[in-house]
Amino acid sequence: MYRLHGLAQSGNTFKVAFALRVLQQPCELVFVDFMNAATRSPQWRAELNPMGEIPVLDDGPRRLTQSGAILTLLARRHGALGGRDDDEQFEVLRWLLFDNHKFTSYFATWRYMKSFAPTPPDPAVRAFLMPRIENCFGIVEQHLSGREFLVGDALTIADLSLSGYLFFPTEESGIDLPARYPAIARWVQRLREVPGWQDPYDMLPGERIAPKW
Ligand SMILES: N[C@@H](CCC(=O)N[C@@H](CS)C(=O)NCC(=O)O)C(=O)O
Repeated sequence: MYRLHGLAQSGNTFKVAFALRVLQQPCELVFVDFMNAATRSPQWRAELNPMGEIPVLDDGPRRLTQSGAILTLLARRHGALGGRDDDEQFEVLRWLLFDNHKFTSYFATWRYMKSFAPTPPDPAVRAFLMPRIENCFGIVEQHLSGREFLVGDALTIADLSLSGYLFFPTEESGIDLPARYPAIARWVQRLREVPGWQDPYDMLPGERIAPKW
């Protein structure tokens, strides 16, 4: 059985957990005390992930990291969610890279600073991140206008990757999806209806934390 190391606040963990549920693969969830710097300890890095990141997926004796790489492996191994032909697989890869480099990266960084960081976000950091988030969200909003999923006409790991942080409460990021990005909000609702979906705070280990700032 797979074992997934992460916590409820981690949308990157949620991406993998949701994929495993869609693929009907049982998984043991292991809590990582990320908020108390568990991933910064040399011992954790030596044993779990030298990159110092969650999620980590135990695949037998192998420890897999990077949600995009993990999602790709799962899709290939279980023969679903990876795109139905070469063109779709290429598109899936493009969106995974866009997500990891920009879409999730800027948004998750902002949400962490706004909700969970020990000090309030510096206005200069907000001024740097917000236009970049808006640019990424505008690109996805336009792409999703008039289509149901990111690639082709069916659910893929691209949807699971880009949506990973969009199921958390609005107050954690302060970005009101239905008001500002209606096509994204409709897509997120569609994903909530996929069998296997569950709220991250119900699915993953760890206590819910009220947004700090
Ligand atoms: N591209 C990575 C990002 C993983 C990531 O940034 N995880 C966060 C928690 S959700 C983390 O461990 N951050 C620690 C750090 O960046 O030092 C992935 O998708 O797995």
